[in-house]
Amino acid sequence: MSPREVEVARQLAVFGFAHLRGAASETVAELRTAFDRTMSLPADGVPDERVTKFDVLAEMPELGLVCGSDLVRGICGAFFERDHQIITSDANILVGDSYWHSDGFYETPFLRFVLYLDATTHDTGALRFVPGSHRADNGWLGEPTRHVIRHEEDLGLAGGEVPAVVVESRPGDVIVFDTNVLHAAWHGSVRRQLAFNCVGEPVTAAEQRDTRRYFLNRYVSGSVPIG
Ligand SMILES: O=C(O)CCC(=O)C(=O)O
Repeated sequence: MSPREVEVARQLAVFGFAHLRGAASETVAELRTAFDRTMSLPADGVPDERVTKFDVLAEMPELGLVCGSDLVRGICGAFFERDHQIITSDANILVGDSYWHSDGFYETPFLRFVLYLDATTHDTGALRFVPGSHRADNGWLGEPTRHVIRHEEDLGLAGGEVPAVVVESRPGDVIVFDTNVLHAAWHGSVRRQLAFNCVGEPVTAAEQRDTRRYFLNRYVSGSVPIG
């Protein structure tokens, strides 16, 4: 693995997310074509609600170019320090806000790689993170996490006012995050998203149990669980 991949793995451990600018720029045109082939948008291009399709890797071999890239393999190798598996993949047409949430809180770390096929900015639904909120060792788990999720009642803040890092992204960028980290998207307009989730080869009984739960939860709660 390269020094860059080790550095990204360190960013993931410390902050819970990393922005890989242009990491899929060579594939983005193919991904767009594959997305539009697989997911159908209404004629006016504006769906009423979000649409998710799971297991898109089966239908979209083009996404496999990103999953199997040296960069993704290197980051997973540096982060998990063992072989990894792709647990799920999904394509989403996202509309509106995604409230503050973590994708469940697991002792076993999981990474989610996401690609937005439309530019996202602060004012059009860019993904945002509370840095470090994935870490049980710095006291985030419990009260502080609940306050962020209940930001309106507990903190008197609108979702978009919670102090956070907004990751504005351009087509071809990849955003990767530890799925324990608190994340959200506010002021959202329509955005096409491709994503896949990875875990280090589960070895212990706890890792195997977490991996099964994680897999099931993604199907039960949809691609973007809230609260
Ligand atoms: O873009 C969004 O609406 C947020 C997506 C999200 O939470 C996720 O992909 O896990």
